[in-house]
Amino acid sequence: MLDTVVKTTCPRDCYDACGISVVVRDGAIHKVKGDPDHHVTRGKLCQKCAIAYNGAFLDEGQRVAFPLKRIGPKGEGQFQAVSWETAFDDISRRLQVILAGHDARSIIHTHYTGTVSMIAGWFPIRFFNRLGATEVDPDTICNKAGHVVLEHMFGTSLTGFDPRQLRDAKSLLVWGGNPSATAPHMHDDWIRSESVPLIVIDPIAHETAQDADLHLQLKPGSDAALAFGMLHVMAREGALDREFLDAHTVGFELVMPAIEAATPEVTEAKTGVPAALIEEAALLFASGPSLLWLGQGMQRQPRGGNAFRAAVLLSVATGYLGQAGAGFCYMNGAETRGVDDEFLSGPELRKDGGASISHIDLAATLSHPARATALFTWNNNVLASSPAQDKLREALAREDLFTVVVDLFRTDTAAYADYVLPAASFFEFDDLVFPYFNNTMSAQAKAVEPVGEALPNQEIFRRLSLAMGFTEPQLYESDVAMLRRLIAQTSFEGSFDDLKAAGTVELCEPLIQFEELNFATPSGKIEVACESLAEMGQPLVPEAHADQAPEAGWLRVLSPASPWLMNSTYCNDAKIQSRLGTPKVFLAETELARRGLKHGDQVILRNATGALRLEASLSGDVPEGVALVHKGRWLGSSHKDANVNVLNAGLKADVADSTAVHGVLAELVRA
Ligand SMILES: Nc1nc2c(c(=O)[nH]1)N[C@H]1C(S)=C(S)[C@@H](COP(=O)(O)OP(=O)(O)OC[C@H]3O[C@@H](n4cnc5c(=O)[nH]c(N)nc54)[C@H](O)[C@@H]3O)O[C@H]1N2
Ligand SMILES: Nc1nc2c(c(=O)[nH]1)N[C@H]1C(S)=C(S)[C@@H](COP(=O)(O)OP(=O)(O)OC[C@H]3O[C@@H](n4cnc5c(=O)[nH]c(N)nc54)[C@H](O)[C@@H]3O)O[C@H]1N2
Ligand code: SF4
Ligand SMILES: [Mo]
Repeated sequence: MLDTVVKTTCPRDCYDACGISVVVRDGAIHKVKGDPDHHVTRGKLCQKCAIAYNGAFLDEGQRVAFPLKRIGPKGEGQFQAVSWETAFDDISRRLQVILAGHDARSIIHTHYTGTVSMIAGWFPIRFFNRLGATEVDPDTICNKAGHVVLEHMFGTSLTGFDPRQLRDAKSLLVWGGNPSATAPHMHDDWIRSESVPLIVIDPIAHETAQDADLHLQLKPGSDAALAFGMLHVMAREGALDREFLDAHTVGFELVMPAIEAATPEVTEAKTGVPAALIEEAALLFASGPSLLWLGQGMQRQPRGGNAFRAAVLLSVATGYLGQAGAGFCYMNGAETRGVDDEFLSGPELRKDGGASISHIDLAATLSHPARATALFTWNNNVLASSPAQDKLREALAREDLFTVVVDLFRTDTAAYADYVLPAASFFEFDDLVFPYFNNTMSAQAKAVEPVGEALPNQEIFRRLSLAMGFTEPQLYESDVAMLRRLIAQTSFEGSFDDLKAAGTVELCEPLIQFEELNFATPSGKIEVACESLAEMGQPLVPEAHADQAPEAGWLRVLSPASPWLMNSTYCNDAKIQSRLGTPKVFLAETELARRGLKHGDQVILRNATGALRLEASLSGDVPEGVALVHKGRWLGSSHKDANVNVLNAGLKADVADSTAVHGVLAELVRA
């Protein structure tokens, strides 16, 4: 028995992008571990991946191993294995019939970050561009509002601070993110290890907040008001850098009246954060260059765009931007490593300028026979993740909606497919990962042959292109060629094989965000007053807004990430399920007492959109007025086949039709 160890990279949608050691024995995966040489992972995977990569991911019984054709009613999950040839013949024939009678845009495709590896994540879009299908705008389910706002203000949302700047920072402010769950290694080994004071702004006292020197436990949706309150303190103490603001921003003077009005007392009343804490946090952040981590959870609120515009002013107003130890980070795209990855999705194959809808409108669109004749879903489990769950389920049950799901597992969404196509897992093909926090590059290396007849996404869509008779060469570009094109744009001088041997490589010295203070905006400056956002119907400058408190008896439902799941991925792993236990709602003691409830009672969260049965769990981390229900449960794990998205009618944020899922309101009653 000779073991070989393959270095590869975790391609989940996670800040950490861990290095993995796969122990291969007799051609099969024997054990999956953290790569001891990896700078982030240091030999230890997160708890969820340590379980699932040695559990559901290796369990052939759980994997979709062959193309599956539906043989029962939609939703019942009865399938028959068929050959790839049969599947491609049938799918292409069905598509040709649709194209003969309908607009190609009635073919809808949804995708997101089931894998963030470059080719499996982006190449399939070439097929849909050629087809002329409607794309469900991927970021609208996650972080679009934040991206759009930062692009308009700074010219990019994809160049953030380099984490290596922490050593020069006077403080780190984590705003509306929960690294303890969503970036566990950065939490343990970066936030905790450097002795930089930590400020957290979050309604929940999660583990990162508990580690903080200052936790500002604001009311959900009051972020913009809090930002203005902190700016007020900075202005009062002379900590605003007027010279910087004059030279590099447009319209800062237009927010000054609102800053002046946002006294600590006014801000305390709007946000629930004690005035003294607002003062302390503002002065700490302004005491020198500081880093601002803009969480994705924060912009998922009704005025998430405005909240983001206000929060990021902290990094602007102090004037340290462009210096070591300063800057904000939403995420770092491949652009920080010099890579333009647009070619991967083949925009030139699109002949009609494109068509897209928001994820938030998915259920409504699919309900319309004329607007939706077919659905392709890949890298995405919409029934678990998208809003309007009941309506979406009804739409997916339409006999005349031809549905193809590409996945590793038989998800809730897959149960409604006419065809489920088996995707290869990241252990089974080569690809590339550009981590979205650290400015590195990593190989995803094939360790074993795919299970059954599974294929990587890219190969599935190459073969479907062939079945469709498409002739454009871009549809057939090889992985080897694309890997080479990506690597060639970076400073790495080796080949993909060299990268595989290394696992992960650093590509640059610690970068300083906006070091040149050049901004790719119409004015070339930071657009505090932003005409282009105003043209989209936004206020010209951000406002000191705070959401109204819910009516008496109503709770704000926050549904952020679970430390045990990756969105809905891993929920089919038996060990993960036992860690999760029954679906729970976490509540403050006062909210239980008010309703005569106690820890462990069965309760129902309900509103006009839906109802969800849960076990009430007392938590000191959750403030009054909030019900915390983690996202990502598979529907079958609850009564009546539902998860928290059954309560979300499809709330949109103020910007870009992006999700406002953390604005959902519900009542709580005994079951
Ligand atoms: N209530 C509530 N809902 C939310 C959120 C919230 O905060 N609250 N958050 C939202 C956010 S941020 C996001 S990003 C979305 C995420 O929602 P989704 O994109 O649906 O994420 P997952 O549920 O992880 O589903 C990804 C699917 O891709 C599959 N997959 C993995 N690798 C591959 C591959 O190589 N090929 C193929 N074809 N499939 C693969 C996985 O098995 C899984 O079924 O959910 C959103 N939904
Ligand atoms: N374990 C795990 N890791 C993940 C994921 C996962 O599902 N599980 N998902 C991945 C994905 S797709 C994404 S997008 C990232 C998300 O990463 P994060 O942005 O860190 O995570 P979220 O859990 O969505 O939300 C973060 C925080 O937003 C807070 N929040 C909600 N409403 C408000 C508000 O009004 N104001 C403020 N200030 N905060 C608010 C929540 O309390 C929560 O603590 O994580 C990625 N990593
Ligand atoms: S999900 Fe994140 S923390 Fe877990 S192994 Fe993957 S990259 Fe690491
Ligand atoms: Mo996300």
